[in-house]
Amino acid sequence: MVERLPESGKIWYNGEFVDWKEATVHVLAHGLHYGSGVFEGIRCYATAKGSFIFRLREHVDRMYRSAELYKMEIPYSKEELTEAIKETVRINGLDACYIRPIAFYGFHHLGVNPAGCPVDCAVAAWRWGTYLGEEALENGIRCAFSSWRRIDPNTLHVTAKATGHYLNSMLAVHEAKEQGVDEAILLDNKGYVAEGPGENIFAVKNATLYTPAIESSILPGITRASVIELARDMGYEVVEKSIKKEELLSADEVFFTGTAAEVSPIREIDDVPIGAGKRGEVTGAIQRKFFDVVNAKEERYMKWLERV
Ligand code: PPE
Repeated sequence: MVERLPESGKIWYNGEFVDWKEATVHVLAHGLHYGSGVFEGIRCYATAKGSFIFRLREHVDRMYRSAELYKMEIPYSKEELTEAIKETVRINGLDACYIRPIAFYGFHHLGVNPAGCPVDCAVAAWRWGTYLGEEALENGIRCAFSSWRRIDPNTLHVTAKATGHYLNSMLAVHEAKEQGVDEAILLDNKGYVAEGPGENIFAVKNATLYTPAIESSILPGITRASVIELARDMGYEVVEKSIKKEELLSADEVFFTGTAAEVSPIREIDDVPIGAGKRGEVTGAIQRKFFDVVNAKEERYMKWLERV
């Protein structure tokens, strides 16, 4: 079962802090009817050096870029939203947490044209452990290719992190759960590997990393970009390219990346064991490096951590 959120603490809502239960939306809000919202998922880590938010600037930049693509004007500056995010963590006394900023068209009138609708903006934060379970980080998860294709650039701005897009992810998750596996893998419209419903994907073959390029309808993940940089700095070659289903199945190792999922090994796809059917060596090395970085143990990457 998925746990219910705590319903305690404060949520930043349109410029002020309100009680968790007061942060509500009108049933005729545009965003509810048409999925017109943009959001982010950000993690804050409790480290020996204090609490740090991982790549906050990149997340805020992507949120404004998502809004821009959908011609939505967020009524706060990036600096104001950044401060609101940090203040939300502070005011709730959280050291490690998941942070969810969102901007969406609110209530004004009903109709697809959002002109006149306010852009409502909120930031919530709560304690959130591992996305796919503690065991998943250690032993890996079981996946299946989805029959649903990832949304296509001819239809939506796939590089935006927009609320309406997640109907596509939800269908893939439903299917995966019905099949009794942990998570889905979606192909793009051309049949190449795209990503998970909420994660980017990497394959390892002969110690080289491969990950779908932006052309495969992926969300340009911030964890993905971080892992590419870390892997290259560790001396691995990383190739961004179109990846076929077969290449993924015959890889030595496969893993997911994402803010929520962090670095999660995939041990099986469509009942086929990947490599040795457990977390591979390269995945393990990348995972350790990633956790060292977010836990402020690597001076070189302190540039990615923002003190709360
Ligand atoms: N693809 C999708 C579709 C996606 O939603 C995410 C993040 C990623 C890739 C990885 O991006 P990044 O977090 O920048 O590395 N998914 C967020 C939402 C998960 C959810 O269940 O909600 C997240 O990880 O916070």
